[in-house]
Amino acid sequence: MILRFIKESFSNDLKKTIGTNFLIKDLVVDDVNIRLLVWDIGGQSSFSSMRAVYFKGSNACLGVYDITSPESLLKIPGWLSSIRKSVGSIPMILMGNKHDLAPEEQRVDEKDALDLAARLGCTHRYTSALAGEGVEESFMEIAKKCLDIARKYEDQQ
Ligand SMILES: Nc1nc2c(ncn2[C@@H]2O[C@H](COP(=O)(O)OP(=O)(O)OP(=O)(O)O)[C@@H](O)[C@H]2O)c(=O)[nH]1
Ligand SMILES: [Mg+2]
Repeated sequence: MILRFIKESFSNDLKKTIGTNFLIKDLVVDDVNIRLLVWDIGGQSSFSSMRAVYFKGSNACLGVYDITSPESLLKIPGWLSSIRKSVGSIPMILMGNKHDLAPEEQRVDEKDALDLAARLGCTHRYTSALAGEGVEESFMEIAKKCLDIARKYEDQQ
């Protein structure tokens, strides 16, 4: 997902994220230059103790589940609550990834995903890191939300 966004490419033989990766991407939103500092947090539970450190100071998050895996959707609320424990309430986009796959391989009910998004107060978007679908849009949306929050914060000062 991150590779698609940063380098506009996809690789099938990427290694599982060991711990955390960090990447930077510069964007222009509403004529404002934004530098996104992106932490890619490995999903494996053995890295869970390290995660809180990376959550600290975050302004937004992308919750990516795999539409072939209902378990991956079920894990999202736990992720979000551990993020909120570290940083309070920050905006999230729920992303149903692997949307390039044939409908018969898609095992997550759209209704379940949309219900969860509504319950968590976030938007939902189908994505494909492989095909490039929805990735740029999701990062732009999250960058816009960060910009809105930064503006509100500035107005209060
Ligand atoms: N068909 C398809 N496969 C994908 C897509 N995105 C990722 N994959 C495949 O799904 C597998 C897991 O992708 P990763 O990017 O390693 O997933 P991850 O969530 O970063 O996993 P961890 O680093 O272990 O937390 C890999 O085999 C990818 O090639 C997609 O959009 N479409
Ligand atoms: Mg990874």
